[in-house]
Amino acid sequence: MCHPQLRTVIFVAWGLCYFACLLSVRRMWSGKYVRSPLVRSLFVNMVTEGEEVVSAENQEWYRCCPDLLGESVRALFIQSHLDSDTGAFLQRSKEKSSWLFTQLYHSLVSTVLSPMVSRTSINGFLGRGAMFVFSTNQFQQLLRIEPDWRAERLLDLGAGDGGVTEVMGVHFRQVYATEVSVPMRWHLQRRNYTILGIDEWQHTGFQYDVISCLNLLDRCDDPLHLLRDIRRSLVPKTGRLVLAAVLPFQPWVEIGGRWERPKTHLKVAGKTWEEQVTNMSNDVFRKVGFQVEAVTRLPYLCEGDMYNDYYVLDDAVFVLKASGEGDDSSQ
Ligand SMILES: C[S@@+](CC[C@H](N)C(=O)[O-])C[C@H]1O[C@@H](n2cnc3c(N)ncnc32)[C@H](O)[C@@H]1O
Ligand SMILES: *[C@@H]1O[C@H](CO)[C@@H](O)[C@H](O)[C@H]1NC(C)=O
Ligand SMILES: CC(=O)N[C@H]1CO[C@H](CO)[C@@H](O)[C@@H]1O
Repeated sequence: MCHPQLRTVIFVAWGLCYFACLLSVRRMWSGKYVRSPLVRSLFVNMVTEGEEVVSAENQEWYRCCPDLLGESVRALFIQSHLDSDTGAFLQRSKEKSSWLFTQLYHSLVSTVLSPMVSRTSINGFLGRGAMFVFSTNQFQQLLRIEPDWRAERLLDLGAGDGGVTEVMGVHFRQVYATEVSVPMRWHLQRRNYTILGIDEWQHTGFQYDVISCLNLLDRCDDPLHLLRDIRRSLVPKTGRLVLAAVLPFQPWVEIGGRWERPKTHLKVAGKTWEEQVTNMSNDVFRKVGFQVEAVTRLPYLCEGDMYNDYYVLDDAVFVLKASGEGDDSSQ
């Protein structure tokens, strides 16, 4: 039994202590101490100096060496660039990461919840960690469509908070989404997307003009099964799959607050981005009946926290069509 005043003092002291710990962690993080290869392999920290968002370093995110790509893929590579929408996202992330009290609150909540709740759900709950894969322009360039192009149905698998869905959604009359995380589903509902269960979208009785599977393949238990389901659910001939994969491909499934290996471990051979893209195209996609139509290299950006302005991962974004359909090949 504590005296109420004493309790307040303890609470304030505890709060100050927490704050001091965070500051020292921040110093350590941005200093030379943390050089854990795990942390580095997961996130490459890009601290931008001053107001300069477009730098030579950022252009590296888009670089591909065509000579290292297999012959079948080389002609399909599309060069992307840092455009104004991407720059705006980076700028906004920088601003948000400097909101000290918001960041403190986020940090406190995630420390408390992280043993039980997945990182994705914590982010969904806090409304933070917005993601950026491509801008509307980049999406149009990839699919080779005009700004006024419209189709009937888009299905975004593992849509997260729907930020990326929105970029694609303008081209479709109906937008469907799947998501396992409950707080993320709230965000999708707020955006008026039709949410389908993860065992429901394959059996709706209709097919989709575009299915997107962005940064999901390395997060699910049976990726090959997922790809086969997608192939069956696309409108024949014209249907397309837009698939983004973080390379090097490292599958880990998020269960509650833990990370586990998936049941079926999809292996992608090759060390460099180019080798992995080639092997994915020739090995993984071909095996499940998909053929690459276009591929580009893009940074997969995530809003930062109190330690970093933003996080960046290396994405390969593919446009795929069912092989044995469409132009030259026959079944
Ligand atoms: C790395 S995030 C990608 C979010 C968004 N597509 C993007 O590219 O920014 C992966 C998302 O997939 C969800 N997810 C994981 N397994 C799933 C599954 N089997 N079906 C649907 N969503 C899943 C996770 O909750 C998470 O929000
Ligand atoms: C969602 O739909 C409701 C009802 O039709 C509408 O009032 C609301 O503005 C919509 N929200 C968005 C974000 O489009
Ligand atoms: C299994 C497979 O296709 N491996 C290939 C991966 O890519 C490298 C270089 O691009 C090839 O040498 C491998 O044969």
